Amino acid sequence: MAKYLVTGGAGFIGSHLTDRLVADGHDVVVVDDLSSGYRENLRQVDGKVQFVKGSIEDAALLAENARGCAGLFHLAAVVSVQDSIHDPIRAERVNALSTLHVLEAARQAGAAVVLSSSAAVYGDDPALPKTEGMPTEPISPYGEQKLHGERLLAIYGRLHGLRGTALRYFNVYGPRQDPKSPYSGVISIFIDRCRRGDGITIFGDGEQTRDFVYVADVVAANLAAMNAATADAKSYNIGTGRSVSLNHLVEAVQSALGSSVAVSYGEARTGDIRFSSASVERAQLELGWQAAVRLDQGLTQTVG
Ligand code: UD2
Repeated sequence: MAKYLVTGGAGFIGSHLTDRLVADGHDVVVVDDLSSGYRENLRQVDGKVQFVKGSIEDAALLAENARGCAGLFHLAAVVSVQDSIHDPIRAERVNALSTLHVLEAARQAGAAVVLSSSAAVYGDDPALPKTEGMPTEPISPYGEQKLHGERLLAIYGRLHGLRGTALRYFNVYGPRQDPKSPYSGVISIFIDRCRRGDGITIFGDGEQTRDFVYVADVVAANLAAMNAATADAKSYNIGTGRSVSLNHLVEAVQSALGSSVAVSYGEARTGDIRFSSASVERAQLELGWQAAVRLDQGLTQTVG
């Protein structure tokens, strides 16, 4: 049993990670300013975790709450690429500068760090599948900020011996993913619209592909990454290694819901990547982790 700090622990992925840490018998402190997370996401662990409403921009708050922790899971972020384009200064403060606050807090506490990064670090290089050794060419402030965090983590390993691991998430989905923005994860949008009886729109011809990874698998990756954290602070793709087209996804969502809805096709979204696919070999070999949940199983869990 150990103590862990989860930044962004009231968010979609962070709250599932918090659930799992509590179930495993650990002490958990969540720091979240509820800017995109919800207190409601932690209702099931009320009284079992310490919830601190505050921002990762507050270095002193982080340092104080990191004390006594074996590890910090850093998930708090401006999570939307679009938000990072519309307000790059705020995104830089939260995603870049505050990641430094997290590393400082970990250094002072002697704790390890698992950083939530993103496939956005690869940009729109058409080479597939994405391997961790490929050149990184982010095309948004968000991608650049995530890459910056990975580099700082590695630098802290070299300078201070801080142990860390960075996880490059592909398209994560599952319960509690918030469908409210037009740029929310496509699975959360499709399920929400189907439930309301609204039709769904596929942007483009639907033959674009994504690697959709279920949130429980991402939680397992975080735990494996914490165990494997070293001063080398390597980065790992977190996906299933299997990509599906949007056309296939629509069928799978309808089948999970047991109902069909009107599907229309619109203009392809500007800035979209056409194909995305993760090489997951490095995570298998070095973290001993691989995704275990098939898309149909994950969708069934998500629709509840
Ligand atoms: C994901 C991330 C993004 C960034 C990027 C890096 C999410 C939510 N977004 O963008 O933050 O990290 O990867 O590569 O994880 N679509 C529709 N209809 C809709 C909504 C979406 O057809 O109503 C399409 C969309 O045009 C795209 C696909 O679904 O082709 C996936 O969209 P997304 O926003 O869920 O994820 P992605 O991979 O574009």
